[in-house]
Amino acid sequence: MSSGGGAAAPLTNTPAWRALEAHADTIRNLHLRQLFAGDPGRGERLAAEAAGLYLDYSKNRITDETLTLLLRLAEEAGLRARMDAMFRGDKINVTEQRPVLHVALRAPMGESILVDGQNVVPQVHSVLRKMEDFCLRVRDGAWKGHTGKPILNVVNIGIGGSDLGPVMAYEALRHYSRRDMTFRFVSNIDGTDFTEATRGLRAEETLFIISSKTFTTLETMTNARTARDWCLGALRDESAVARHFVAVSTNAGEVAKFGIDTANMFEFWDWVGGRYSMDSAIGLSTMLAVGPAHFRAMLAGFHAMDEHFRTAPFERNLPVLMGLLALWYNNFLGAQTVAVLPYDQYLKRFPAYLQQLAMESNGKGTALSGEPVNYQTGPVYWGEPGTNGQHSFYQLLHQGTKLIPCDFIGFCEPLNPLGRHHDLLTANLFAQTEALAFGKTADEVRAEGVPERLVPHRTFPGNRPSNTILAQRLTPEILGSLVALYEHSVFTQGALWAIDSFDQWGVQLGKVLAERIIPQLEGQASPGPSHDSSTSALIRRYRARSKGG
Ligand code: G6Q
Repeated sequence: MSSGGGAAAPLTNTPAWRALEAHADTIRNLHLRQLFAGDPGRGERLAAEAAGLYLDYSKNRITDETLTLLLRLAEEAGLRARMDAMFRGDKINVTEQRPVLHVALRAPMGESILVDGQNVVPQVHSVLRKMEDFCLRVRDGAWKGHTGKPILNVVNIGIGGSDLGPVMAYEALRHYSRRDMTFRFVSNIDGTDFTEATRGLRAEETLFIISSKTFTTLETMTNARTARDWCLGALRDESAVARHFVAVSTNAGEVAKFGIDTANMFEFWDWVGGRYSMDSAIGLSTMLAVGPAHFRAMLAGFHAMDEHFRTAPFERNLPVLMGLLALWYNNFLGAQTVAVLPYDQYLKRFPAYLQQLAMESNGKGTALSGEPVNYQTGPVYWGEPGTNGQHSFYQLLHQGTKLIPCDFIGFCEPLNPLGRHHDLLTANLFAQTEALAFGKTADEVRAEGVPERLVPHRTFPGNRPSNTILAQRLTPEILGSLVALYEHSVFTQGALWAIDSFDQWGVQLGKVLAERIIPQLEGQASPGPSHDSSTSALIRRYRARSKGG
């Protein structure tokens, strides 16, 4: 617990919080084996379904009383009011004085969501139409490169929220993508990223999307300038930039300064947080890959989950339930992390995407009041696709000393039917959740004829909780619902913790710190007394040895 010495935030003083603290002592002594044995219908009873997603949360260390208390905590902490404030367009990002309206990005035309008295839904649809028009022209070859050739390669340059969503969505929807086009993503300022991403590409057939909300981010602007040099190095004509570069940004001034015609800029707005922007114009690469119809279907999936979150009673509300369960383990049972384990190779970047969504949103130690929190906030999210993870870190999940709640994600139908593969994949998913929950007792191990000295090593304690999210198949709609499920689960957690889930001062810090050291590495300035002795010694060593010494 990080007490931080400040005044207790009201959350820990609510009757529900106190009741949950006492209740956790009962739950610590209960095993999932007992909970299932005492309630044959538990597996079907503790499940909920919405927007194409079936959530089985029965393998959690909870009773009906736990749920009642968690739902009461949500009420007492004002979750409903926070949700209403977000959907209404209130400036709930208080430290930046901004509304938080990613839900407007998928609102159907005809809805009204006001920012400073102005309905933003028509603007959203006008940008969507502009994106569609552009994507259709690129995809059918009407948009030509500088030498008259069609575009065959798309390279998105962005970082953080302007990269992780697009990469994840491209990988997730690869099945629906244009296979005769190449899509690559450059984020790291490490020159290796740009070099490898452009290896083998012909500039005359390549389109760069410079994706940056601010259009000032060091990594993105450095990569963008390198891309321009690379392109002009091959095409040798400044006017080629107009055919090979488009921008996605909120900052028209900087886009124009870079030399991109603002007619080729796709706009979004400061009420869209970077990590909540994959369904804005930041998704231009996604739309180029899968086409406008699939992109619209993805938005419909997002919207279906938004509507469910906004209207379903909390006890049947998937994001609320998942948020409360994450909070339960984090605040009352001492868990530090949540593992996200998609049993689908197309979702291989989903854990990385969620890492930013969850950890940049809820990695905060200061409450909205300005006081330090006196409870744990955002858990670490991590994971890998199954079954690969089973052959590496699952050992710790099964027999380690840490409590790690897991989210398993699976599909009833494969996108690539291949012999028995999908049944084998899904059998593994179900077997893992079962083994984690129920384990294997010493007697069961003995009954298998295992020698006594090995019995303790081959015993599985079980009682390790998991959610299972099951959907029919990985479609664009389902991807939208799944991302929105996590967005709103993260929202639920942040709302209860009374933190600002929508700022990111830690990221801003990184953006300014390096600026001070750059001239010292490049030789214009010496590392003065402004650094500690460790940093100064590292800078001196680098200067002496870099560029061949
Ligand atoms: C996201 C963060 C951060 C941001 C990047 C890129 O919520 O703010 O990850 O997306 O730092 O910023 P730009 O889009 O402004 O380049």
